[in-house]
Amino acid sequence: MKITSARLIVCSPDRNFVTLKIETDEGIYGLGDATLNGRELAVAAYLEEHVIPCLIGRDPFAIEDIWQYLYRGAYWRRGPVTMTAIAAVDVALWDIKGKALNTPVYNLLGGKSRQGALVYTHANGADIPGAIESVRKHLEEGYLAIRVQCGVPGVSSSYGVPKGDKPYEPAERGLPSESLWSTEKYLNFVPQLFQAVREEFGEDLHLLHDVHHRLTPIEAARLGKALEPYHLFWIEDPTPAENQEAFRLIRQHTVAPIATGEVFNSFWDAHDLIRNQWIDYIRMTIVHGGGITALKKAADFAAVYQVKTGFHGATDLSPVTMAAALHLGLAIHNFGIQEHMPHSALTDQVFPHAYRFEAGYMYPGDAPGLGVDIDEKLAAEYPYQRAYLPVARKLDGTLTDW
Ligand code: KDG
Ligand code: MG
Repeated sequence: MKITSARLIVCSPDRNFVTLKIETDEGIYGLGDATLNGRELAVAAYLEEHVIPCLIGRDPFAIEDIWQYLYRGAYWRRGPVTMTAIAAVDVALWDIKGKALNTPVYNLLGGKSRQGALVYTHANGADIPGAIESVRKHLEEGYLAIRVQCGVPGVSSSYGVPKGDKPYEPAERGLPSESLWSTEKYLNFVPQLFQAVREEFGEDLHLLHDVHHRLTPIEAARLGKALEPYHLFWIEDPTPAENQEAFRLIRQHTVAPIATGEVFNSFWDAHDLIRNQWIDYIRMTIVHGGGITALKKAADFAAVYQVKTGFHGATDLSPVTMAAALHLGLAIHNFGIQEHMPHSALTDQVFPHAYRFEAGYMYPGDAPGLGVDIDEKLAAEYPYQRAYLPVARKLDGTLTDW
Protein backbone atom coordinates (compact mmCIF):
# COMPACT_ATOMS: atom_id res chain seq x y z
CA MET A 1 0.00 0.00 0.00
CA LYS A 2 1.20 3.53 -0.79
CA ILE A 3 0.18 7.01 0.28
CA THR A 4 -1.10 8.75 -2.84
CA SER A 5 -2.29 12.07 -1.42
CA ALA A 6 -2.73 14.02 1.78
CA ARG A 7 -4.74 17.19 2.25
CA LEU A 8 -6.13 19.44 4.93
CA ILE A 9 -9.72 20.25 5.74
CA VAL A 10 -9.91 23.44 7.81
CA CYS A 11 -13.40 24.16 9.11
CA SER A 12 -15.24 25.96 11.89
CA PRO A 13 -18.46 24.20 12.91
CA ASP A 14 -18.88 26.33 16.08
CA ARG A 15 -15.09 26.31 16.54
CA ASN A 16 -12.00 25.74 14.39
CA PHE A 17 -10.69 22.31 13.46
CA VAL A 18 -7.80 21.32 11.20
CA THR A 19 -8.10 17.76 9.88
CA LEU A 20 -5.55 15.84 7.82
CA LYS A 21 -6.86 13.25 5.38
CA ILE A 22 -4.31 10.76 4.05
CA GLU A 23 -5.36 8.69 1.05
CA THR A 24 -3.83 5.47 -0.33
CA ASP A 25 -3.70 3.59 -3.60
CA GLU A 26 -6.05 0.96 -2.11
CA GLY A 27 -8.85 3.48 -1.59
CA ILE A 28 -8.43 3.44 2.21
CA TYR A 29 -8.00 6.80 3.90
CA GLY A 30 -7.17 7.88 7.44
CA LEU A 31 -7.95 11.01 9.44
CA GLY A 32 -5.71 12.90 11.82
CA ASP A 33 -6.52 15.93 13.99
CA ALA A 34 -4.10 18.87 13.57
CA THR A 35 -5.95 21.45 15.66
CA LEU A 36 -3.87 23.79 17.83
CA ASN A 37 -6.29 26.19 19.46
CA GLY A 38 -5.61 29.80 18.44
CA ARG A 39 -2.66 28.82 16.18
CA GLU A 40 -4.51 26.60 13.72
CA LEU A 41 -3.06 27.90 10.46
CA ALA A 42 0.54 27.57 11.64
CA VAL A 43 0.08 23.79 11.82
CA ALA A 44 -1.80 23.74 8.51
CA ALA A 45 1.11 25.54 6.80
CA TYR A 46 3.68 23.26 8.48
CA LEU A 47 1.86 20.22 7.16
CA GLU A 48 1.14 21.60 3.71
CA GLU A 49 4.57 23.07 3.01
CA HIS A 50 6.91 20.76 4.88
CA VAL A 51 5.30 17.41 5.68
CA ILE A 52 2.78 16.38 3.03
CA PRO A 53 5.31 16.47 0.16
CA CYS A 54 7.46 13.96 2.08
CA LEU A 55 4.58 11.52 2.63
CA ILE A 56 3.62 10.77 -0.96
CA GLY A 57 4.69 7.30 -2.07
CA ARG A 58 5.47 6.04 1.44
CA ASP A 59 4.11 2.83 2.95
CA PRO A 60 1.41 3.92 5.45
CA PHE A 61 2.04 0.80 7.56
CA ALA A 62 5.54 2.10 8.47
CA ILE A 63 4.14 4.22 11.31
CA GLU A 64 7.20 4.18 13.58
CA ASP A 65 9.59 4.95 10.74
CA ILE A 66 7.45 7.83 9.45
CA TRP A 67 7.21 9.21 13.02
CA GLN A 68 11.01 9.14 13.38
CA TYR A 69 11.43 10.62 9.90
CA LEU A 70 9.25 13.61 10.80
CA TYR A 71 10.74 14.03 14.30
CA ARG A 72 14.47 13.33 13.88
CA GLY A 73 14.47 14.10 10.17
CA ALA A 74 13.33 17.70 10.70
CA TYR A 75 16.44 18.37 12.82
CA TRP A 76 14.33 21.03 14.66
CA ARG A 77 12.58 18.97 17.30
CA ARG A 78 9.56 19.42 19.52
CA GLY A 79 7.34 22.48 19.89
CA PRO A 80 3.54 22.52 19.68
CA VAL A 81 3.36 23.20 15.92
CA THR A 82 5.78 20.44 14.94
CA MET A 83 4.37 17.88 17.35
CA THR A 84 0.76 18.60 16.38
CA ALA A 85 1.67 18.11 12.74
CA ILE A 86 3.43 14.82 13.53
CA ALA A 87 0.44 13.72 15.61
CA ALA A 88 -1.95 14.36 12.72
CA VAL A 89 0.08 12.12 10.41
CA ASP A 90 0.56 9.46 13.08
CA VAL A 91 -3.13 9.23 14.00
CA ALA A 92 -4.19 9.10 10.34
CA LEU A 93 -1.76 6.21 9.78
CA TRP A 94 -3.14 4.23 12.74
CA ASP A 95 -6.62 4.83 11.30
CA ILE A 96 -5.49 3.50 7.91
CA LYS A 97 -3.84 0.44 9.46
CA GLY A 98 -6.94 -0.42 11.46
CA LYS A 99 -9.16 -0.09 8.41
CA ALA A 100 -6.76 -2.12 6.24
CA LEU A 101 -6.63 -4.92 8.83
CA ASN A 102 -10.37 -4.58 9.52
CA THR A 103 -9.94 -4.05 13.26
CA PRO A 104 -10.38 -1.20 15.77
CA VAL A 105 -7.17 0.64 16.66
CA TYR A 106 -7.30 -0.57 20.28
CA ASN A 107 -6.58 -4.08 18.98
CA LEU A 108 -3.39 -2.83 17.35
CA LEU A 109 -2.28 -1.35 20.69
CA GLY A 110 -2.51 -4.54 22.71
CA GLY A 111 -6.25 -5.09 22.88
CA LYS A 112 -8.82 -4.08 25.50
CA SER A 113 -7.64 -3.76 29.10
CA ARG A 114 -11.15 -2.62 30.09
CA GLN A 115 -14.60 -2.37 28.57
CA GLY A 116 -15.08 1.39 28.80
CA ALA A 117 -13.15 4.54 29.68
CA LEU A 118 -14.24 6.37 32.85
CA VAL A 119 -14.76 10.02 31.88
CA TYR A 120 -15.18 13.31 33.69
CA THR A 121 -17.11 16.29 32.42
CA HIS A 122 -17.24 19.97 33.39
CA ALA A 123 -19.64 21.60 35.82
CA ASN A 124 -19.42 25.36 36.01
CA GLY A 125 -21.40 28.13 37.61
CA ALA A 126 -21.18 31.86 38.08
CA ASP A 127 -21.54 31.21 41.84
CA ILE A 128 -21.78 28.25 44.25
CA PRO A 129 -25.54 27.60 43.74
CA GLY A 130 -24.97 27.71 39.97
CA ALA A 131 -22.06 25.25 40.22
CA ILE A 132 -24.16 22.90 42.38
CA GLU A 133 -26.97 22.97 39.82
CA SER A 134 -24.49 22.21 37.07
CA VAL A 135 -23.10 19.22 39.03
CA ARG A 136 -26.67 17.96 39.56
CA LYS A 137 -27.42 18.18 35.83
CA HIS A 138 -24.31 16.14 34.95
CA LEU A 139 -25.11 13.55 37.61
CA GLU A 140 -28.53 13.14 36.02
CA GLU A 141 -26.80 12.62 32.66
CA GLY A 142 -24.92 9.70 34.23
CA TYR A 143 -21.45 11.11 34.90
CA LEU A 144 -19.51 9.58 37.79
CA ALA A 145 -16.71 12.16 37.81
CA ILE A 146 -17.14 15.92 37.53
CA ARG A 147 -14.72 18.83 37.30
CA VAL A 148 -16.10 21.84 39.19
CA GLN A 149 -15.19 25.45 38.27
CA CYS A 150 -16.92 28.52 39.65
CA GLY A 151 -16.90 32.30 39.38
CA VAL A 152 -14.83 33.84 42.19
CA PRO A 153 -16.53 36.74 44.01
CA GLY A 154 -14.73 39.98 43.20
CA VAL A 155 -13.09 38.57 40.04
CA SER A 156 -15.02 39.59 36.94
CA SER A 157 -14.34 36.48 34.84
CA SER A 158 -12.80 33.24 36.09
CA TYR A 159 -11.41 30.32 34.09
CA GLY A 160 -13.98 27.71 33.16
CA VAL A 161 -17.09 29.83 33.71
CA PRO A 162 -19.38 30.27 30.70
CA LYS A 163 -20.54 33.64 29.45
CA GLY A 164 -24.35 33.71 29.23
CA ASP A 165 -26.27 30.48 28.74
CA LYS A 166 -23.87 28.84 26.25
CA PRO A 167 -21.67 25.92 27.38
CA TYR A 168 -18.18 26.96 28.43
CA GLU A 169 -15.89 27.25 25.40
CA PRO A 170 -12.29 28.40 25.84
CA ALA A 171 -11.70 30.01 22.42
CA GLU A 172 -13.50 33.11 21.19
CA ARG A 173 -13.71 34.50 17.69
CA GLY A 174 -11.96 37.80 17.12
CA LEU A 175 -8.88 39.03 18.97
CA PRO A 176 -8.05 37.76 22.51
CA SER A 177 -10.33 38.93 25.28
CA GLU A 178 -8.82 39.87 28.65
CA SER A 179 -9.95 38.50 32.00
CA LEU A 180 -9.04 39.52 35.55
CA TRP A 181 -7.41 37.39 38.17
CA SER A 182 -6.82 37.54 41.93
CA THR A 183 -4.93 34.68 43.55
CA GLU A 184 -5.90 35.71 47.08
CA LYS A 185 -9.62 35.84 46.35
CA TYR A 186 -9.39 32.50 44.54
CA LEU A 187 -7.48 30.74 47.32
CA ASN A 188 -9.93 31.94 49.93
CA PHE A 189 -12.93 30.89 47.86
CA VAL A 190 -12.21 27.46 46.36
CA PRO A 191 -12.34 25.49 49.66
CA GLN A 192 -15.82 26.97 50.29
CA LEU A 193 -16.91 25.76 46.86
CA PHE A 194 -15.82 22.17 47.48
CA GLN A 195 -17.20 22.14 51.00
CA ALA A 196 -20.60 23.11 49.57
CA VAL A 197 -20.40 20.52 46.80
CA ARG A 198 -19.48 17.71 49.21
CA GLU A 199 -22.27 18.75 51.61
CA GLU A 200 -24.75 18.58 48.75
CA PHE A 201 -23.64 15.40 47.01
CA GLY A 202 -21.79 13.35 49.64
CA GLU A 203 -18.46 11.59 49.56
CA ASP A 204 -18.68 9.11 46.67
CA LEU A 205 -18.70 11.35 43.61
CA HIS A 206 -15.30 11.93 41.95
CA LEU A 207 -14.57 15.67 42.01
CA LEU A 208 -11.85 17.39 40.01
CA HIS A 209 -10.63 20.96 39.74
CA ASP A 210 -8.49 22.83 37.18
CA VAL A 211 -6.24 25.62 38.49
CA HIS A 212 -5.14 26.39 34.91
CA HIS A 213 -1.53 27.18 35.82
CA ARG A 214 -2.37 30.22 37.93
CA LEU A 215 -0.55 29.60 41.19
CA THR A 216 3.05 29.59 42.36
CA PRO A 217 4.22 26.28 43.86
CA ILE A 218 3.75 27.42 47.46
CA GLU A 219 0.28 28.80 46.68
CA ALA A 220 -0.57 25.49 45.02
CA ALA A 221 0.64 23.68 48.14
CA ARG A 222 -1.69 25.82 50.25
CA LEU A 223 -4.61 25.00 47.95
CA GLY A 224 -3.82 21.29 48.04
CA LYS A 225 -3.80 21.26 51.85
CA ALA A 226 -7.02 23.28 52.03
CA LEU A 227 -8.79 20.87 49.67
CA GLU A 228 -7.63 17.66 51.36
CA PRO A 229 -10.85 17.28 53.42
CA TYR A 230 -12.81 17.11 50.13
CA HIS A 231 -10.48 14.41 48.68
CA LEU A 232 -10.46 15.51 45.06
CA PHE A 233 -9.73 12.98 42.31
CA TRP A 234 -7.13 15.50 41.18
CA ILE A 235 -6.01 19.09 41.20
CA GLU A 236 -5.04 19.99 37.65
CA ASP A 237 -2.22 22.26 36.46
CA PRO A 238 -1.62 23.83 39.87
CA THR A 239 1.42 25.73 38.57
CA PRO A 240 3.17 26.11 35.20
CA ALA A 241 5.39 23.11 34.51
CA GLU A 242 8.25 24.53 32.47
CA ASN A 243 10.26 23.99 35.64
CA GLN A 244 9.27 20.42 36.45
CA GLU A 245 11.13 20.71 39.77
CA ALA A 246 8.40 23.13 40.95
CA PHE A 247 6.13 20.16 41.57
CA ARG A 248 8.49 18.76 44.18
CA LEU A 249 7.55 21.60 46.51
CA ILE A 250 3.82 21.00 46.05
CA ARG A 251 4.33 17.29 46.73
CA GLN A 252 6.18 18.00 49.97
CA HIS A 253 3.14 19.73 51.42
CA THR A 254 0.01 17.92 50.28
CA VAL A 255 -1.38 14.48 49.49
CA ALA A 256 -3.85 15.97 46.98
CA PRO A 257 -3.41 14.01 43.71
CA ILE A 258 -1.87 16.19 40.99
CA ALA A 259 -2.51 16.12 37.23
CA THR A 260 -0.68 18.12 34.60
CA GLY A 261 0.46 18.10 31.00
CA GLU A 262 -2.26 19.30 28.65
CA VAL A 263 0.14 21.87 27.18
CA PHE A 264 3.09 19.45 26.92
CA ASN A 265 4.19 18.52 23.45
CA SER A 266 6.99 16.09 24.22
CA PHE A 267 7.60 13.22 26.57
CA TRP A 268 10.58 15.23 27.85
CA ASP A 269 8.19 17.83 29.29
CA ALA A 270 6.98 15.11 31.65
CA HIS A 271 10.11 13.06 32.21
CA ASP A 272 11.14 14.46 35.62
CA LEU A 273 7.56 14.80 36.82
CA ILE A 274 6.97 11.12 36.21
CA ARG A 275 10.25 9.57 37.29
CA ASN A 276 10.18 11.55 40.55
CA GLN A 277 6.52 10.73 41.09
CA TRP A 278 5.70 14.41 41.54
CA ILE A 279 2.41 13.89 39.70
CA ASP A 280 -0.28 11.22 39.73
CA TYR A 281 -1.86 11.76 36.30
CA ILE A 282 -0.22 12.74 33.04
CA ARG A 283 -2.58 14.80 30.87
CA MET A 284 -0.64 14.99 27.62
CA THR A 285 -2.89 14.80 24.65
CA ILE A 286 -2.54 12.74 21.51
CA VAL A 287 -2.99 15.70 19.17
CA HIS A 288 -0.35 17.97 20.72
CA GLY A 289 2.02 15.33 22.04
CA GLY A 290 3.04 13.58 18.82
CA GLY A 291 0.21 11.12 18.29
CA ILE A 292 -0.70 7.64 19.45
CA THR A 293 2.86 6.39 18.89
CA ALA A 294 4.32 9.00 21.26
CA LEU A 295 1.59 8.82 23.88
CA LYS A 296 1.73 5.02 24.08
CA LYS A 297 5.43 5.28 24.93
CA ALA A 298 4.81 8.07 27.47
CA ALA A 299 2.01 6.04 29.09
CA ASP A 300 4.19 2.94 29.31
CA PHE A 301 6.96 4.97 30.96
CA ALA A 302 4.45 6.47 33.40
CA ALA A 303 3.16 2.99 34.27
CA VAL A 304 6.55 2.08 35.71
CA TYR A 305 6.09 4.88 38.27
CA GLN A 306 2.41 4.22 38.98
CA VAL A 307 1.43 7.42 37.21
CA LYS A 308 -1.87 7.08 35.35
CA THR A 309 -3.24 8.87 32.29
CA GLY A 310 -5.88 11.58 32.17
CA PHE A 311 -5.75 12.67 28.53
CA HIS A 312 -6.90 16.19 27.75
CA GLY A 313 -10.30 16.16 26.04
CA ALA A 314 -11.58 19.72 25.69
CA THR A 315 -13.70 20.85 22.72
CA ASP A 316 -10.67 22.23 20.89
CA LEU A 317 -9.52 18.64 20.35
CA SER A 318 -11.56 17.26 17.46
CA PRO A 319 -13.64 14.07 17.56
CA VAL A 320 -10.70 12.39 15.81
CA THR A 321 -8.56 13.02 18.90
CA MET A 322 -11.36 11.90 21.21
CA ALA A 323 -11.58 8.60 19.33
CA ALA A 324 -7.80 8.15 19.37
CA ALA A 325 -7.72 8.84 23.13
CA LEU A 326 -10.46 6.27 23.74
CA HIS A 327 -8.73 3.56 21.69
CA LEU A 328 -5.44 4.16 23.51
CA GLY A 329 -7.18 4.52 26.88
CA LEU A 330 -8.92 1.18 26.43
CA ALA A 331 -5.68 -0.58 25.62
CA ILE A 332 -3.17 0.70 28.19
CA HIS A 333 -3.09 -0.76 31.68
CA ASN A 334 -2.46 2.53 33.51
CA PHE A 335 -5.44 4.42 32.12
CA GLY A 336 -6.80 6.76 34.80
CA ILE A 337 -9.65 8.85 33.44
CA GLN A 338 -10.57 10.64 30.20
CA GLU A 339 -11.77 14.24 30.00
CA HIS A 340 -15.08 14.57 28.14
CA MET A 341 -16.24 18.05 27.23
CA PRO A 342 -18.92 17.19 24.67
CA HIS A 343 -18.68 18.80 21.24
CA SER A 344 -21.55 20.83 19.85
CA ALA A 345 -24.23 19.01 17.85
CA LEU A 346 -22.90 20.69 14.70
CA THR A 347 -19.33 19.49 15.34
CA ASP A 348 -20.68 15.97 15.86
CA GLN A 349 -22.54 16.22 12.55
CA VAL A 350 -19.37 17.24 10.70
CA PHE A 351 -17.47 14.37 12.35
CA PRO A 352 -19.80 11.33 12.48
CA HIS A 353 -18.30 8.88 14.96
CA ALA A 354 -18.69 5.44 16.49
CA TYR A 355 -17.74 6.42 20.07
CA ARG A 356 -20.48 6.97 22.61
CA PHE A 357 -21.09 7.94 26.23
CA GLU A 358 -23.11 5.74 28.55
CA ALA A 359 -23.49 5.78 32.32
CA GLY A 360 -20.23 7.50 33.17
CA TYR A 361 -18.05 5.71 30.61
CA MET A 362 -17.12 6.22 26.98
CA TYR A 363 -16.72 3.45 24.44
CA PRO A 364 -14.77 3.84 21.17
CA GLY A 365 -16.99 1.36 19.30
CA ASP A 366 -15.81 -1.55 17.19
CA ALA A 367 -15.57 0.07 13.76
CA PRO A 368 -12.27 -0.65 11.96
CA GLY A 369 -9.66 2.08 12.52
CA LEU A 370 -10.70 4.96 14.75
CA GLY A 371 -14.39 4.96 13.80
CA VAL A 372 -14.54 8.68 12.90
CA ASP A 373 -15.29 10.25 9.53
CA ILE A 374 -15.62 13.78 8.22
CA ASP A 375 -18.52 15.14 6.17
CA GLU A 376 -16.47 17.34 3.85
CA LYS A 377 -19.48 18.94 2.18
CA LEU A 378 -20.89 20.07 5.50
CA ALA A 379 -17.44 21.13 6.74
CA ALA A 380 -17.08 23.39 3.69
CA GLU A 381 -20.14 25.36 4.81
CA TYR A 382 -18.24 26.48 7.94
CA PRO A 383 -14.95 28.10 6.91
CA TYR A 384 -12.15 28.94 9.34
CA GLN A 385 -12.61 32.02 11.51
CA ARG A 386 -9.78 33.56 13.49
CA ALA A 387 -10.17 32.78 17.21
CA TYR A 388 -8.02 33.10 20.30
CA LEU A 389 -7.87 31.92 23.88
CA PRO A 390 -8.29 34.77 26.37
CA VAL A 391 -5.40 36.31 28.29
CA ALA A 392 -5.49 37.11 32.02
CA ARG A 393 -4.26 40.09 34.02
CA LYS A 394 -3.96 40.53 37.77
CA LEU A 395 -6.02 43.27 39.39
CA ASP A 396 -3.07 45.68 39.04
CA GLY A 397 -2.83 45.03 35.28
CA THR A 398 0.12 42.58 35.28
CA LEU A 399 -0.23 39.92 32.60
CA THR A 400 -0.42 36.48 34.18
CA ASP A 401 -0.98 32.85 33.16
CA TRP A 402 -4.45 32.28 31.78
O1 KDG B 1 -7.18 25.20 24.32
C1 KDG B 1 -7.12 25.29 25.72
C2 KDG B 1 -8.19 24.45 26.38
O2 KDG B 1 -8.19 23.17 25.86
C3 KDG B 1 -8.01 24.40 27.87
O3 KDG B 1 -8.17 25.68 28.37
C4 KDG B 1 -9.03 23.46 28.50
O4 KDG B 1 -7.80 23.43 30.53
C5 KDG B 1 -8.58 22.90 29.78
C6 KDG B 1 -9.11 21.60 30.16
O5 KDG B 1 -8.67 21.10 31.18
O6 KDG B 1 -9.93 21.06 29.43
MG1 MG C 1 -6.98 22.02 31.93
